[in-house]
Amino acid sequence: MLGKKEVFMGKAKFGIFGDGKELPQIAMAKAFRRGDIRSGYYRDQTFMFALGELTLEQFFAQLYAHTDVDAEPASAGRLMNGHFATRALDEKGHWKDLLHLNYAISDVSPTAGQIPRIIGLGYASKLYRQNPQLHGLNQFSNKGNEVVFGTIGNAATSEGMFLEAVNAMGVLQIPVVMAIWDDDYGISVPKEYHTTKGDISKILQGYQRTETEEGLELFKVKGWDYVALCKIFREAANISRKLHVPTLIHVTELTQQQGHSTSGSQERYKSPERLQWEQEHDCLLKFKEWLIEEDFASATELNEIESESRATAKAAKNAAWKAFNASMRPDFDSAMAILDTAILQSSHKNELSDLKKELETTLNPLRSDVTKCMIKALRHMRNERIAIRKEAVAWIKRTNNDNKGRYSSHLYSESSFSALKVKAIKPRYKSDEKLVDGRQVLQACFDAALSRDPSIIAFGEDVGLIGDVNRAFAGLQVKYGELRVTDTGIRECTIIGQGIGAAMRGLRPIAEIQYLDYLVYALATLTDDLATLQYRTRGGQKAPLIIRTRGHRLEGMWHAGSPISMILGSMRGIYILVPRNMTQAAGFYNTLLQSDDTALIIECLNGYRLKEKIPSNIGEFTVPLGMPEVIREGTDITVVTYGSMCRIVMEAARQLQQVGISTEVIDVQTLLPFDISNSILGSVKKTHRVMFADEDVPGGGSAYMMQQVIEKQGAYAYLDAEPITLSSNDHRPVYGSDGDYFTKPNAEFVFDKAYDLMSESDPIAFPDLYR
Ligand SMILES: Cc1ncc(C[n+]2csc(CCOP(=O)(O)OP(=O)(O)O)c2C)c(N)n1
Ligand SMILES: [Mg+2]
Repeated sequence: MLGKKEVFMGKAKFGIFGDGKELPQIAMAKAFRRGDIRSGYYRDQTFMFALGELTLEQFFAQLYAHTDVDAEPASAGRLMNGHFATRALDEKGHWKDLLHLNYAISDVSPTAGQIPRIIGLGYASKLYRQNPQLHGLNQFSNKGNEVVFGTIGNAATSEGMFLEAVNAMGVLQIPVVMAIWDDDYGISVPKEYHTTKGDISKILQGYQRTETEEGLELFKVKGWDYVALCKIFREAANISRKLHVPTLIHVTELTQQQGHSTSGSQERYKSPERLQWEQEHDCLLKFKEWLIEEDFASATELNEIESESRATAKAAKNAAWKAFNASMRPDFDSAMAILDTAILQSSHKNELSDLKKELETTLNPLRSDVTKCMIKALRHMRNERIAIRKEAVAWIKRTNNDNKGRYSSHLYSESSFSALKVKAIKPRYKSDEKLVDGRQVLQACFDAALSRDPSIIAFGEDVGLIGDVNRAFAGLQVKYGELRVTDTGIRECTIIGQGIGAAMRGLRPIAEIQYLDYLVYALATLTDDLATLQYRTRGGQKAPLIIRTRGHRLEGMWHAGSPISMILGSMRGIYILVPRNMTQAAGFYNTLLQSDDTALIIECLNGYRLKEKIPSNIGEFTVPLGMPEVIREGTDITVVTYGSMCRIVMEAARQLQQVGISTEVIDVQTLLPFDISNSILGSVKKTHRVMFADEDVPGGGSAYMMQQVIEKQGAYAYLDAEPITLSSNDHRPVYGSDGDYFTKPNAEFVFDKAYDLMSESDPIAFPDLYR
């Protein structure tokens, strides 16, 4: 109630609360042990309070969006209220001792978004128990005794992610207690619209384990029955902890006393009878009745506790509000002081006084109110040579910088293990090194990695027994065992979740998506969970997951896609690496395995059988991120590209040379980060012509590269011809070699584009070919 009021008074923007679901959360907290993990959603406030991982002040600090990590440790003001998390990393970004944490994974708002990672969180316990090589890692696990507690709303169980995860849990046999808080509704929509037969545990009965078959252990319990709740949560946790059997607890007859959130009123969609029923079945009310009935407390005692609690909550709310305002005070005060002096020094006294008055009379002024005021004040002083103008400029620059830290830090790792800090080590070759299939370079790299570090694991569709569809893991399951290199079901979303969760528990997973086109199935989890994790916790949690996939040209629709703009547009926070061959890819794996960043590596689908040499330092050499490589030097035109297009562009460059055009070909190697030392600009300064080529749709990856070089690096000033992009057709690639040729960029197309550019500046030497 107190929280809701803050929103209605305009002190907070939005509120969502866990009332009506308190009792099962207390029962869950009783079954939870230090070292266990929670992956839940916005209703779990009571559970977090009960664990001691959330104070009342912190609860309100999040409601107000307090940006101080100490005041709001879950997200430092970055997430709406009800998004809980414990800090698993120290200030330097290094792992804390996870075994001594109550480890709540940072929540996301998309319903069921918390589910895929549960697979990996539970899978980690399985590996820590079953692989004796991991038993020394007691910062992360006590031989796999840790249970993962998942929570989800009844309506969100309709999401594919949930159903996919239930199946995966049953297959993997992992220690997960999955609790469903069932209040019969998802916002305004009743259960008839959500769930077959209106009853999720009933329809999941087929997953129930039997004496002879593995599966899940299912429980159903009323959300207001404290004794039953405690018993069932204890029993489920015991089964999961001891036997590593997943359990599911369907908690029914819950209510939502204040309605879904502050954005709407439940009277619009719940009948008076239902509202009446909710009043009577509120779990706290029932709990009180039970306490009195059992003679644990009298009504008077309970009323006293309640009024004391109300006073405690109110005091915490006031303290949090005071601290929130105090955190903004220094910038407000210093801005006021500058305005006072500006009013004295400037000839625009009236305008500045008006601005100051406006800020002074703003109710609960925010940082943005002060910044807006200072920017407008500066505009009034733009023609004046007064000392205070400079101070205003300095104030704006300083606070902009501070706010960048507050609102934009930790998109990637900022620890000493950042991928950008890994030392570059060149590959070395024996003089008589033989050429082998590209896939063997990767195989040697993975072999070295698996033998070096027992926490490295690899999994995905067909990765285990046959060693992936292109055989880069061939023989490695036999050598390192099924726990290290393993097959999974066809379930891209929870393959990524399996990777995220395992990485969040100190393992080093390489999760494979069989083809780049199928990344789409995992996109929600990648963009909502993995990409935002460090950022949304302001460096409080990390998942150094490596995602391996293969793409670009080869076999036709859904097997030759290059949806780079989809990736670039949705995965900031994950590095995107696009090696042109398997040696570069191996170097990237080595770099990433030394770092705590997460990255997607897109190997070239048509490169596994091309010949390469295995470096003699296959396990050590590294390829740095953000460093393009000039793979052919030239003087007339620069072509910027990556991945499988490198070979096409190199062929075009050979053809162009035959007509006297000298092409410089640059492989950007990584799209995120992009050319961190502006090396492409150097090339454009030499050639004065530039083309950006890839296999994405027009306006996709090629346009991104153009923006980086022309706008960000400032290359436009050095151009003698318009910068151009070259891409695939607007549609998906077509099957067959001709389909490939006519829908993706080919060498002749690259030639013509480059030739046209030269023709424009010298039509005599390069006459129009198609006139
Ligand atoms: C993917 C997605 N779709 C829609 C929403 C909007 N939304 C937020 S909560 C909610 C209802 C969830 O109901 P339920 O899972 O039963 O949880 P409850 O709030 O009832 O505890 C919806 C539709 C969302 N956050 N994410
Ligand atoms: Mg619900």
